[in-house]
Amino acid sequence: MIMYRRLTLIPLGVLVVIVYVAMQYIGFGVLQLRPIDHTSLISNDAMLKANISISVHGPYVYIAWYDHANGSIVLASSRDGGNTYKSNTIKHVDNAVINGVVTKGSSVYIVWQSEVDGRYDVFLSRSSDGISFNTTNISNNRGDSTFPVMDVEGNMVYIAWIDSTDGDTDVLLRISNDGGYTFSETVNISDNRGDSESVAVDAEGSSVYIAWHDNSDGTFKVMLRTSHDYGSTFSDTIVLSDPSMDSGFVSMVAEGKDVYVAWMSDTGYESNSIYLRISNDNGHSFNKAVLISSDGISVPLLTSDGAFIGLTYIDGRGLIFATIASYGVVSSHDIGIDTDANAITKLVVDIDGYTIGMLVYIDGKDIGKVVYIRGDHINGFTGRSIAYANADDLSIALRGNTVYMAWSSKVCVGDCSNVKIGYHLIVGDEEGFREHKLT
Ligand SMILES: [Ca+2]
Ligand SMILES: [Ca+2]
Ligand SMILES: [Ca+2]
Repeated sequence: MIMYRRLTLIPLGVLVVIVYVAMQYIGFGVLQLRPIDHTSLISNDAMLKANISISVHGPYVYIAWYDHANGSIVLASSRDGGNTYKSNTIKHVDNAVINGVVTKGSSVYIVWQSEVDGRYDVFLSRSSDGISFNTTNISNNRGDSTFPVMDVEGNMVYIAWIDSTDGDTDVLLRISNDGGYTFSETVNISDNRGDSESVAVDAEGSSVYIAWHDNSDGTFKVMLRTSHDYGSTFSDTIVLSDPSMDSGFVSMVAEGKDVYVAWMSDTGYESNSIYLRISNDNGHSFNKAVLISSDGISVPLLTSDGAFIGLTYIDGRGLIFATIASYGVVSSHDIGIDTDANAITKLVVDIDGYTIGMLVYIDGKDIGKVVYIRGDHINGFTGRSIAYANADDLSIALRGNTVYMAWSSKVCVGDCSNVKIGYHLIVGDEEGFREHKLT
């Protein structure tokens, strides 16, 4: 997802300019384009988040969202590769935001945040069968605990989040070594007086990498700490970005001994650059930063499947997919989406083998458009419009020929004093696309 939070010092104003473009459909659509179904009136808060998150492992497909009408976290689950679904209420709770879902076999982990006595906490709901859940308050403190990220590697579960308990914001971490039943004491990873934000976590074997940005010594910098013993001990903090420029919004993947970190730096008035650094020795040392684009509009998004690494971003040219190897950039493709690059305001990517699937949201004057793009770096990419909607959140999972796309829509009523929210799931393959009713 692009830019929920902004570095105040980085002028990313370009992003908020909503440009109306005559909608030219790319590729061919199997689904008829149509306005979204208007669900029942559910909220008077137009600012609320309608997050949705999908995760697929083998025949298990899990989609989690927060039902604002009933005040509950809901999980739709399929055990047959997405043909049939059952919906389960996981928990009744006020104003929750779903931050992520991870599926390992039939087990599912849902990380979310919700208000407790006026302050946010981070929660994990886990289940081994997708039916019965137990929920743990992971942060359980008096500060605002928000924006959790999670990685699951074997029995290890790592949850990091941003926490304001000691006055400034810090990156906190808790670790489970028994599949999420019990958790370690909380570790303060940033542990400084600056604003520590936008955390990313990736675990690979016994190694764990935690990256974030903070301004503890003036400028925003991209920072990294590394563990090689399942999070028992961490290296000192290293700074990956050029300390003379505000930098942040890190994306990171680790594969084998290689660690890939990309971010955005402020290089002048309304000008942002995207940088990539790679380590080939488990994060002990990093190659020189590579300038990927000097005209960055979106934050960069690293995605991997095994050794195949992709870096997706939007710059002045449009939507770009770069293939990355352990030594650097292999090739770069302009996806050729026929719209103003500034109108693309949301982007999610998944990779399966060498196939790349993306879901993008193109903002419009009255209504936006959700577009599915599929392809590879050899044969190129094609896109098809999925729906007209004012999309709030997007999620995608690609498995072989099948793509699972979940997204939420938000429609203002009248002067936006009320909004209608809908959650949508579309499963597609060579036979065609079908929409499943979620709400
Ligand atoms: Ca808290
Ligand atoms: Ca801090
Ligand atoms: Ca602190």
